[in-house]
Amino acid sequence: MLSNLKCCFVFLLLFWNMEADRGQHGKEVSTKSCEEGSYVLNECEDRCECRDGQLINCYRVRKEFTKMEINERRRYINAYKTASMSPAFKKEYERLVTCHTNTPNDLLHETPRIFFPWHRWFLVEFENLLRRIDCRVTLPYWDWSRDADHWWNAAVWSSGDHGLGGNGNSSDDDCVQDGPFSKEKWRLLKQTGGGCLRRKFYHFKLDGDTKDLKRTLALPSKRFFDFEGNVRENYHAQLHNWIGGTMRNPLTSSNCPEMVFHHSFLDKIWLQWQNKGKAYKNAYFPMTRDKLLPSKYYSWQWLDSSNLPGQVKVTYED
Ligand SMILES: [Cu+2]
Repeated sequence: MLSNLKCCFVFLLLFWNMEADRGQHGKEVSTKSCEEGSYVLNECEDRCECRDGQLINCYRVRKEFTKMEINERRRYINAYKTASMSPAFKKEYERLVTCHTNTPNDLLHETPRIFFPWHRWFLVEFENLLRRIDCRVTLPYWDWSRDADHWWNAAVWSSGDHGLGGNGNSSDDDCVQDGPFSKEKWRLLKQTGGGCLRRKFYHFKLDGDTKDLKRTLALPSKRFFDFEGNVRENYHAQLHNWIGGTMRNPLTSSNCPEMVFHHSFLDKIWLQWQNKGKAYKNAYFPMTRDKLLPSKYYSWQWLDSSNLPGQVKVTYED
């Protein structure tokens, strides 16, 4: 009898606690809807942890574009096109494209000074814009290392409404002719010269194949400059150059839809290397004092992808 009473009391106490908890800060989910310790997707499809009935530690999950469901790829392309074309969002799209073109190229791409953190900041800003259109959208990445010797045949260049379209036509000013960014369907901003999106594929193999990437990721923390140099001067520059056209010129490349795919993979590579330990995460940048202009941030604020400014957390799915 006594143990029965005790049991009832414990149950009541537990129930009361759950209710109280919900009253204080339970805006997202009820205590019954998530299992303690499990991972749950919230309404924006961020991956969250369930603790005391609350969804916490919500991460934006960036996925490999060609592994995404077709309708997810379509959703991304639609959000990108809305951002770049619709009057409600175009101003912000222009601001982001031009903050890349207005930052001196030698500072941004030709030294290690700000390359990694600047682009991490830029990607989050870009993602924020797309998530105003559809909060389920995260930036996709393209793992070109798996397609290194035939990258020009990769599924990202699909001409369907879930792809980026293919190579430009050399007898038509290198204009892209197919897919959602064809010259009939999409134009560059006047700030980047206007007209069609141009591609002029150079059919050269990329150095960054899976083996080479593995070697780069294996570099020890003391060799930050070798790691960074290989990613920036080799992987980064090569794909920009081999795609050619709008992507080849730093004054126009931020207006390319494929720019995001490329840079989020570079960001993933940096994050993978950082995740090897504290010395990796804090290599080089905490010692620098460059501001990530035109933002208000410093490099050191963009080193921890699980705690970025604006309470943003980012992870990459393999
Ligand atoms: Cu750049």
